[in-house]
Amino acid sequence: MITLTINDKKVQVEEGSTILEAAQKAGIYIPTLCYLEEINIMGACRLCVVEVEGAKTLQASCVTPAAEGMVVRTNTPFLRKARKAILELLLSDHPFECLTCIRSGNCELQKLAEEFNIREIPYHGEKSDFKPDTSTPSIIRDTNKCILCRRCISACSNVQRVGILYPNERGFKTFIGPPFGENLKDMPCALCGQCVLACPTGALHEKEDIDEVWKALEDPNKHVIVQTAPAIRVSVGEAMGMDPGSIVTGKMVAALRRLGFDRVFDTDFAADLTIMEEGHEFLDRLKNGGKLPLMTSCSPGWVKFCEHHYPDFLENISTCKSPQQMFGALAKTYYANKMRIDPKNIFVVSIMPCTAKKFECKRPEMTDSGYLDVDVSLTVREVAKMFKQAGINFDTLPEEEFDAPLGISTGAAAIFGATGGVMEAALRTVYEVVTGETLQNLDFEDVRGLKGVKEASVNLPGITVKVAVAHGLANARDLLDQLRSGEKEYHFIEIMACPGGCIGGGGQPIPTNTETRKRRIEAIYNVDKNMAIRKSHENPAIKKLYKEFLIKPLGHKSHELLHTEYYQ
Ligand code: HC1
Ligand code: SF4
Repeated sequence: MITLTINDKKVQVEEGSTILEAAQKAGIYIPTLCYLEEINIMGACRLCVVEVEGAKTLQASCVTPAAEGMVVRTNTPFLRKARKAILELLLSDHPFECLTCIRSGNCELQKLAEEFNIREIPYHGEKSDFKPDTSTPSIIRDTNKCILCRRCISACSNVQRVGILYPNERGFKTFIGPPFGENLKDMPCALCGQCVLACPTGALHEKEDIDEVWKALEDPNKHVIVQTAPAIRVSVGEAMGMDPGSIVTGKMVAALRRLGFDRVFDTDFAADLTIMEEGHEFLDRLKNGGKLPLMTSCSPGWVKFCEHHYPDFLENISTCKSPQQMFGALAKTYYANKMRIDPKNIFVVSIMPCTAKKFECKRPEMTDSGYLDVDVSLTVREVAKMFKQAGINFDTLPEEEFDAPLGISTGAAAIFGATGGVMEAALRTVYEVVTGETLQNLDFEDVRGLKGVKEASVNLPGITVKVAVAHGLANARDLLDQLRSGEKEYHFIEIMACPGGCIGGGGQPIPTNTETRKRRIEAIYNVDKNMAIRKSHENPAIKKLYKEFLIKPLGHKSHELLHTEYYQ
């Protein structure tokens, strides 16, 4: 441990800590902007500068190591002036669109401008004039709002190891984006949205589809139904001002009903169905010498990443569509028939923790119902805005139930939202289907938690099944490289594009960080624990669906509606 003095206060920290960490530990606030804990630590913006006794210049506290006996001041007239000047310079090349900006109210630059009492900009000159990149259905890049903090670069290059975003040009002309200013659409981008979560301003954000949903809700000829992803019941509350990890399933259902949806259904229903299809696909490949390891297919960011970067593994990916898409295909066939509604009048909205889901639902092959299976996918941030627009007081809402039958689900489906959850759900079903025995312990602890790559093995009659789980594309890369080199061998692999799985998705509330991820994961396992049924194959609505419509897993109808293929 070392001891330093910050603002006349003695602070003890572990060796290797920075001045910023020491200050944070002592409860002393230092403003930051380019700094993003665990992700971007480079001292680029200089807003966190402090005075260190004996040093000739101001020191960026986020990158300067704390040292024994160091005497630091974080709050002097000179520092306040320096920080204000930095903000004024940043704002001198920033569009004044705060009122109409998607991040208004949740923008770090706006918050700092307010804190530093900036009422006018003393510097006037040339302003950047870039055309926004609206080329993908998921993410918009508005370079004019970029403050060159490089947080998105670190998220994309280090956290995800995809490497789409770079600094281009020099000096005033510098901009962050794909090389040569190409559009995201033409890049091997996963559309995971981790760069969006990292962005402190409105320079990177989801493509908003709220108005399209309002329009459908206002159309008397449309039967508008909504499905909610497993991970959002533990994060929508956060977007509505509650603590991270608040479980708000019942309130979320009530709020969606207040928005005017004709039916409030659950993607979890389709997650149970995915387990039935994917579990049987796994057993089929195992028995009949099919391509192994089988890899999960529900994360569209992971699928897109694989198509671009590891096409040699495409045959390994399960042919199962994601639960979002299985739900859509069934809504416009099975449900439409049951309700005697013309599928052309059914409008399916999904609420997802994800930006890649917007891309997934627009993929041309996702039309097996004869229509766009899912019409619009909204992020958690978007649906929270709809709740606010509708004047919904989330706190005082009663807890309501999902509608049947597409709203009935199990604990196995709930845990899809956390890394390892799809694998655990699959193992619960595969074990019981193969052995015919009741699984004594449903909790597969080895595949839980935030370790980058997790491994487990399960004994089935005649074979020990080896499984692995990776979350975040950097970890996926490590795992795939080990498979390629023959260093590792598995039978079944779960990969999710985002760190932590969907609870850390690019469409989740901002901030999403290690702490919020942990709280959401804990909540999701509590949801599972409290469910009456915790195995997908025991879901009565799924049993009925097979009896009435699909007949059997991997049957003709399933192939027609629930399975797909991938492209290089
Ligand atoms: Fe996910 Fe999935 S778990 S991909 O992370 O398989 O987005 O939550 O909805 O489709 O069910 C996301 C979450 C989600 C799908 C399911
Ligand atoms: Fe990189 Fe993901 Fe952003 Fe694409 S969406 S630029 S892959 S972080």
